[in-house]
Amino acid sequence: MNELIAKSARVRPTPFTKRIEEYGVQSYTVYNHMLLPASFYGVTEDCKHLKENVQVWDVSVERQVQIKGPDADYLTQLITCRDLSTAKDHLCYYAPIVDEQGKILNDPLIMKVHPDTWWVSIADTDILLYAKGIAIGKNLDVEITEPNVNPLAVQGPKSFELMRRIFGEEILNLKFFHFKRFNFRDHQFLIARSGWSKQGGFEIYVDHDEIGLQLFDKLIEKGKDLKVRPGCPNLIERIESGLLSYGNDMDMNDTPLECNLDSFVSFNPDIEYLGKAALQKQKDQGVSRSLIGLILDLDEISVTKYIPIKKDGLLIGSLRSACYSPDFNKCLGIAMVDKSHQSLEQNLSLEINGNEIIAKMTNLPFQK
Ligand code: THG
Repeated sequence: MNELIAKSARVRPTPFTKRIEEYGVQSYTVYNHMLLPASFYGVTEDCKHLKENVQVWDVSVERQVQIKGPDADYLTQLITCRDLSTAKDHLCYYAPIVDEQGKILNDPLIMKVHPDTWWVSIADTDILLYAKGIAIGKNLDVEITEPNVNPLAVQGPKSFELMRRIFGEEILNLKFFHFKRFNFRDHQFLIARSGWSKQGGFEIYVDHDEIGLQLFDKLIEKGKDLKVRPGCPNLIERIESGLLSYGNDMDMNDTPLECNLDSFVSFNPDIEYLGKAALQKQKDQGVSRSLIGLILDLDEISVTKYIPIKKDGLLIGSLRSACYSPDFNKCLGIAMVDKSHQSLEQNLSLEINGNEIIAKMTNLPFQK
């Protein structure tokens, strides 16, 4: 393969990189300083396959920031606006991490994996450094590490049958966003019913490279008749499903309230987190802008940086992600737009590659 991204210790390979290259990965992106496959047979074909079959994704880039020790509960709560005070040790929590101004630094899943240990399953920013800075500044009794955990996601409608063949009937009892430990070759793997698609599936937190590779091979072998393929998070599927991507749809200048994540922002007077006062103020005043869906009059699009949205020469928002969706037969976009210009009746206009494009606004997630 023509290597456009030179691999090194800084752009880290994963325990599965060799395998997925044997299976013909077409392109990579870099996420948490690590290789994340971006396509195998092309994004459109990968999307179709994912909706009908089952894929095994090397999502090692979903790094775990492990926060352990007597002050682990306190620190984990301090960095997220979601109320974790009643968190259960068998549930995943989608929990935005915010700074002192209430701006989003990351949007991980957080799990209490042991009584004094949390895993923060991060999106693409260095939360280990943020957590360490706060722990040092506040003199907290915690150990913050990145353990050698490399998740594999098994996604798609046939993921249930494939996982049943390997882990037994019991895996089918796992409810959405629950996790439990399951045995493979005498090793216990933490498995959650989760994953970054809306096609159903699981995430296996692989904490043993060698047995993890055996598991990868077993998934491919046992899924032959289910048309299993290696795959990866899919741009089209995630936009259609309204799954937000940190660094694309939102960044550290946005708050969770502006990103429609209100249900993950707690104002419980009994909990303390950084940025709470700022978020309370914004909640009281109401947000002046928010993420909204756009339907664009185009038959292809590629967004590699925010595209400005203007009205009468004034900046009123930005288009942040978009794709052509074969199922909608339209281009779908996710944009941050001033509330005063949001209207399901009026259209927006934006300049893409020198052409004026009309966009219709719609609520997220997109409805067919
Ligand atoms: N799984 C794990 N780690 C991750 C991701 C993941 N780290 C990076 C990134 N993805 C974090 N971001 C998200 C965004 C959305 C979801 C999960 C992680 C998600 N959202 C559901 C939804 O929007 O319907 C459920 C949210 C809820 O209701 O609580 O699944 O995918 N391990």
